[in-house]
Amino acid sequence: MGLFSSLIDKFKQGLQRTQELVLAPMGRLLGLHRLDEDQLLELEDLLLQADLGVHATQRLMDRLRFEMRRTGDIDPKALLKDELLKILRQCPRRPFEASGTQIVLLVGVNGVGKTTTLGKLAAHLKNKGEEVLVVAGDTFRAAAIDQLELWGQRAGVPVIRNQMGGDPAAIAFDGATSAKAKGTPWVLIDTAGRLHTKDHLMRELDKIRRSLQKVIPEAPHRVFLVLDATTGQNGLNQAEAFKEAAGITDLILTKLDGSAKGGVVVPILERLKLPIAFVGVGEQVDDLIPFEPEAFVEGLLG
Ligand SMILES: Nc1nc2c(ncn2[C@@H]2O[C@H](COP(=O)(O)OP(=O)(O)O)[C@@H](O)[C@H]2O)c(=O)[nH]1
Ligand SMILES: [Mg+2]
Repeated sequence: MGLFSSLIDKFKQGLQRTQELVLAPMGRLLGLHRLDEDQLLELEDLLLQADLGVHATQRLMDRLRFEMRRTGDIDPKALLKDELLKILRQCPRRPFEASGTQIVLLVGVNGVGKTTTLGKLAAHLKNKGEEVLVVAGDTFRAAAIDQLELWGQRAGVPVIRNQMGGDPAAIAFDGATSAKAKGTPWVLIDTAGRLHTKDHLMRELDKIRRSLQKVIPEAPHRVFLVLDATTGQNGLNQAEAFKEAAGITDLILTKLDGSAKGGVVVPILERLKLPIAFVGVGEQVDDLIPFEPEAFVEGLLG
């Protein structure tokens, strides 16, 4: 099986709940060559249920109506795919490659899947033969440090930690220093999600950033905002606050497998105007997929 088709399969599996609950009923409509007004409204309703968002849904419906006026005979599925791809290609994914030491920060609110995603990323890089250092920057809870330690063992990568309640900026500094000295290409830093106000968040992340920059002036090279797909568009205001405060460079969307609203990828990308680097589709180590718009759209609409 080719790389692309296995990627499509991964997305299909990850989008299974969306498939069953929303996309299957859409199948009949997408097979038609002409839709009447009732059918168009039904389709619009299903697109909104998949959480594609008002803007993208309007754009898709306009395209269908336009093409029906232009030619008598349309292929709704092909048109939807084409229009979705145009939207998703607006923010191209930046390659995730090491050149020198790359410092990567994972941020986001509690429970979205930061630590799990970091573990998956560490394993992914290690499997490619690249050295990784993991930094336990969530020092709020002992359990968070232990959870990260476990992922480190699983991935076969070292984890650098201090005491619970310790200073995240200090441990980040130690991690960057050690990686720079050893020439380790990847430093993945976990952070706490339990930061109540935007100010608090900004101060905490600023402090980490400044201490990293004492070691490597360009650090952090990537700041991943981790978002939980099951919260759908409700999480977007919070995500915008993070974007402002934390200098986010990319998004990671987790728990796509647990959501019947897999279309939420679309309004998230449209609103935050940031590339989606990876998508989480389960709790296992290989349940992290690089976000390729083509494979995603095929997985969604098949
Ligand atoms: N189904 C599913 N669960 C996930 C995914 N990513 C994380 N989780 C689960 O979400 C819960 C919270 O994850 P955790 O990494 O501790 O979140 P954190 O507080 O942001 O560090 C855990 O039970 C994870 O196993 C995913 O892609 N799919
Ligand atoms: Mg965590």
